[in-house]
Amino acid sequence: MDTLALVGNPNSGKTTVFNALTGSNQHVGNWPGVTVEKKEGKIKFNEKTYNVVDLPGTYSLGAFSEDEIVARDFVLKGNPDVVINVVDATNIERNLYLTTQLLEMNAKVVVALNMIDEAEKRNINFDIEALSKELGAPIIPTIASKRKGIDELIKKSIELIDKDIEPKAKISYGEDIDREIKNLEKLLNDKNFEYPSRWIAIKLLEGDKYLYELLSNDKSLNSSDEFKDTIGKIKDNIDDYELKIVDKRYEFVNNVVRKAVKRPEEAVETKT
Ligand code: GDP
Ligand code: K
Ligand code: MG
Repeated sequence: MDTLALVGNPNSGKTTVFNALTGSNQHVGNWPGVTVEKKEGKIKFNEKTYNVVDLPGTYSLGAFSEDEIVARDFVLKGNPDVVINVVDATNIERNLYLTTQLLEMNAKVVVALNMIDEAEKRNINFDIEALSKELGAPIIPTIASKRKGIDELIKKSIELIDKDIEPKAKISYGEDIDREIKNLEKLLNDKNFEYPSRWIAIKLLEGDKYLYELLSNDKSLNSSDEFKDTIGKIKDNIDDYELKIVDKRYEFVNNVVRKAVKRPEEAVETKT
């Protein structure tokens, strides 16, 4: 059965979207090995049934908490056919920070731009086409608490299941880091890790302990001098790399927002 996974910041309206999608057709359990709640449900559409999984709310997809690890492992290893990223339209920068990480995981993302009613009240306006173009993902405006946009969200998500798409948003982290990412990618490409090489490379440069452990258990990788040299160099520069990566993600997000979102202050600015 095809699976749709819901990812989003806490309070973005993820559970409301989940309920609107699945109705009473849902059950609650636990993720294996952790005390994080697992909610699953079903959608029926055009005679077919789809599985929907509500992942824990997170701001990032590092290895910082059980919630983050559950969410990122499901996106990468649970092989959801589509990831529905619920975004709070009133808090767009912080929410899109998570979106950038989903796109880097090569997930097939549909953005539910939720709380559009609240955004309208605050005169925040979105150029949906521009937002979709910049992110390289379809955007469906929703008011989950009123079930608005939910049918379009289901339709678009299911449409995407069979589509062969390449995520378009590829963040450049600056010359130094991009070169390190490429080097690492080359070393990782012929190994059979369950994660995309580029994603592993970025996470290593961010100092992700979980991935260091995973790679240090790989014998052939650790017998490569090139790999040892690369890892050594990364460790010497890790603080600098980590800061730059976070900065560049926000720079990317700010650029998307500048092109696709109009807020009252900006509207005033353009008039003067
Ligand atoms: P979660 O933490 O992401 O699961 O968020 P919830 O689904 O629990 O929603 C948080 C709050 O926002 C609840 O009070 C919802 O009723 C409300 N909410 C969800 N979607 C919308 C929406 O589109 N518009 C408005 N105004 N409120 C919403
Ligand atoms: K909540
Ligand atoms: Mg919730």
